[in-house]
Amino acid sequence: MLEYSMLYPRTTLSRRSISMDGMWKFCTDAKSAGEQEGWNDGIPGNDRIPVPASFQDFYTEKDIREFAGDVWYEKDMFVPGEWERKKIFIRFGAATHRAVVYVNGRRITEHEGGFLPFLADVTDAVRYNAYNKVVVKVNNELTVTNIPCGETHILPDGKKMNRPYFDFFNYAGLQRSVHLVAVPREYIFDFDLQYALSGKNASVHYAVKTTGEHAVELSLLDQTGKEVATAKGKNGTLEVENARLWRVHDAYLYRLVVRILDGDAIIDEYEQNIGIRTVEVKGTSILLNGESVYLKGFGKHEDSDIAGRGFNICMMKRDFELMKWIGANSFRTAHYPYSEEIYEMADQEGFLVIDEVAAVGMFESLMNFMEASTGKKTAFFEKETTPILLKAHKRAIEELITRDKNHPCVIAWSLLNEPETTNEAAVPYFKEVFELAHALDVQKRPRTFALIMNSVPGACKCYSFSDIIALNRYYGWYVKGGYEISEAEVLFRKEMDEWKALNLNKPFLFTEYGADTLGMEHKLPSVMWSQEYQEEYLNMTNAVFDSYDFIRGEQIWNFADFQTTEGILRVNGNKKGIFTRQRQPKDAAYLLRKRWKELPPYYKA
Ligand code: CKU
Repeated sequence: MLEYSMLYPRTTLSRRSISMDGMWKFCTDAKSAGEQEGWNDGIPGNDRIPVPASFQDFYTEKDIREFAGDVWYEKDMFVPGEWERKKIFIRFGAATHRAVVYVNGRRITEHEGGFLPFLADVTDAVRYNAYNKVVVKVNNELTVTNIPCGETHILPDGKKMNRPYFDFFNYAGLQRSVHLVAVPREYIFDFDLQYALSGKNASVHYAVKTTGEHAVELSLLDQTGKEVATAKGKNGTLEVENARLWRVHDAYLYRLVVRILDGDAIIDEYEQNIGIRTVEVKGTSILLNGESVYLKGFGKHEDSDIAGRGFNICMMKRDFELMKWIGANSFRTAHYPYSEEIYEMADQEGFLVIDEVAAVGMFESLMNFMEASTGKKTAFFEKETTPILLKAHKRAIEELITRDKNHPCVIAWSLLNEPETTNEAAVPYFKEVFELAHALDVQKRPRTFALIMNSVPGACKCYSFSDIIALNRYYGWYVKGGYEISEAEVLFRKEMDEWKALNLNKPFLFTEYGADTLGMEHKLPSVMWSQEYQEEYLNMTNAVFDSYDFIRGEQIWNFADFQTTEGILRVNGNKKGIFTRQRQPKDAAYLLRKRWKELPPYYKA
């Protein structure tokens, strides 16, 4: 069990949560000399930067955009006197990729893993009714002992540089919201929910963890605020008559209230929206509430101009509007867990989410995804450092599942993206991560990982771990693009026939397929990179998808153009977006919209 509670910070009658978002003092530390210089007591200079945001895209100096190493943040926070007998935490939505937290000069905690929340327990470090100095050292260097994987390169002039083994810019910093939180000494730590439907009724089985021994009581309210079920005890069942289910684009949410009681007095109270629904894989079907669903949607990124990977509430709203417009019902959080606000919105809008941990870049080469397509073999999981990586990966899975398990939108866990699977060394590694996810999730949601191009039936040693087989395929782009597209289709169908012959009796899902397309480029007849080619490509892939009954979903790469490291394969970023980075449609958006709106609701069921 994690040493701190992952519950989203909320103010209730027993809890307080104050946003620490806004402008923070900021500086880079190229020499990693901050501690020696005493920066834990206060950082030098007078520069200020917004939180949440990536630090890279504000400045005009390339040395800052490309910076690899330590950066420092500082903010003064006032701690109210009436909180004196409470537990006080600072909750970081994420710090990419690792952080050390100081309060009033004192080292409080550290955390590694850049896309999941952590808490600094500052109860004994703060002064009440006074300002307290919070200083955070954040480091963005990539390694092969942490996820996502990559390396840090030293240039001849001594400057460090990020070398990701993945295809997105290594944005970093305090990219998510920071909260100052006060909870009672005895507080609600965590809870699990599990659903069973019978006829019109539903049972919500629950298990609540608290930090004490007082009685626990639960109450479930409908959207009008009417109480529809109650239960007592740390473990039990809420029986809901005539339950309204959580469905795609018809997402009914109940309000769950959990309390710790001392007689009639409330010691702690926590509230959260929940959705009643079941998820299951049966044969080649993905079942939501027992009904087959065909996934339509995207692999996305958290990525926008200026804010980088920073949580961007305006982009979030626009993205959901575009996904509704185009007829999507799902997305994958490629290639890392997203900001919690995004899952909350998916809960409300009724989108199905494949929740991915940041296990990307598990292929040893710089442009790994290119070389992987050529069939080049590497033994990524055979390194001396693999046990350290596995430990970090498992920790991230635990944090992910603990954070996201109670979102109705989360229907599956993606435990790796495009790892090297053709070597036996991958097998014991996979076994550990897949078993862990199963053990941690009481809902036993399906687990998957995205298979890279060379993970084909004859070569991949790991696909049988997956409950849903998720393929990333680029026939017609990396393989036989342009005028050779007819040959690409032949090869694509040949591979699908091989999968079919295995008779796995599992659903298949395309978690990636796509073609780079420049938003302004038109050409008749088509050439690769033109809008016309993106449509030609989609007509080919869609025909293949429609030919195989066991293909139960298509999530195109990518929702929008996004920033990557510069290089000869990328034109200021990856341009496979169906929308531009500014969230306007390319021509292919209209083609997809027509297809997705016309596919019958129970397609292939
Ligand atoms: C995408 C073999 C394909 C791997 N896939 C990973 C993703 O992160 C990349 O952006 C390829 C691409 O566009 O090349």
